[in-house]
Amino acid sequence: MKRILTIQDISCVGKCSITVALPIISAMGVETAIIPTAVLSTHTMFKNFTCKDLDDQIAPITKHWMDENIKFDAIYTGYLATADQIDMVIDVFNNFKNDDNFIIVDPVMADNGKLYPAFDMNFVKEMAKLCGHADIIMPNITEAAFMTGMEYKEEYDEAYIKEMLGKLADLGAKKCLLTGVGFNLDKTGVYGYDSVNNEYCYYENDKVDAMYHGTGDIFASTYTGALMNDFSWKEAMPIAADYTAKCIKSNVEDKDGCWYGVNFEKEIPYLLKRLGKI
Ligand code: PXL
Repeated sequence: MKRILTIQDISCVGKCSITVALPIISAMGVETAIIPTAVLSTHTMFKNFTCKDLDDQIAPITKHWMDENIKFDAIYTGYLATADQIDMVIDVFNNFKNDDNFIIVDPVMADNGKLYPAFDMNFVKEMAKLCGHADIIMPNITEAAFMTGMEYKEEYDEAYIKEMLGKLADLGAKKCLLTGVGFNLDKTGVYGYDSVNNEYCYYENDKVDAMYHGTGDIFASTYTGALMNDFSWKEAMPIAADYTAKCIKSNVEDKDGCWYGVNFEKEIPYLLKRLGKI
């Protein structure tokens, strides 16, 4: 069985980060090891959340794993709690990267033109550095605008997106996936760029008129799981985008659907059918 390591926070209530990555990637048949970057009572879109960063745990956890000779087929990072953690995560990459595995960085820090409450421009600079160590990055347009210094736009054309992808690739990652890209108000999708082969790929879905947290984590987790199931970087895009869209739709249609995350649990059978696993 393949084994990945995911590095992101535990939001104890929130349907995001590790509480979506673990069930989704595990359900896709991939062992999912974790390094929690922080423990929060909820994600940071709630009021009055608690947060305890686990900065002092990252090095001892990984040292133990090196003593045990544990290896990973991929490392996938999401929400990191402090700017100081970036260098610690780069150390993890240096310790566990080999010729056969790859690194995926989702630079979780912003959405809708704004940074999340815990972050500032120093964090953005550090996150851009982390992206330079990745094989694949998957920012949304807000995160990409912060990291590239480009203006954040809600309406744009393909030239704007391609310029952004070029600047993201300049950070150092080989493949860049820009999420939340729609050229009409009723569409949203993902625009991918392979800078080594100079190839682009766009995949879109109908946009559901609702905004939920954790959907970027669902996309990134599913994308990682699909790569681990030997789908190519392009094939993994519709799998992750369709499942994310399905989870959002399921939440909208559920009269008991919650505001802080989506019904990803209910749609896991859809995902497994899509992968031909059931
Ligand atoms: O879903 C992204 C995310 C992850 N972790 C925490 C968050 C958020 C988004 O707000 O606050 C703690």
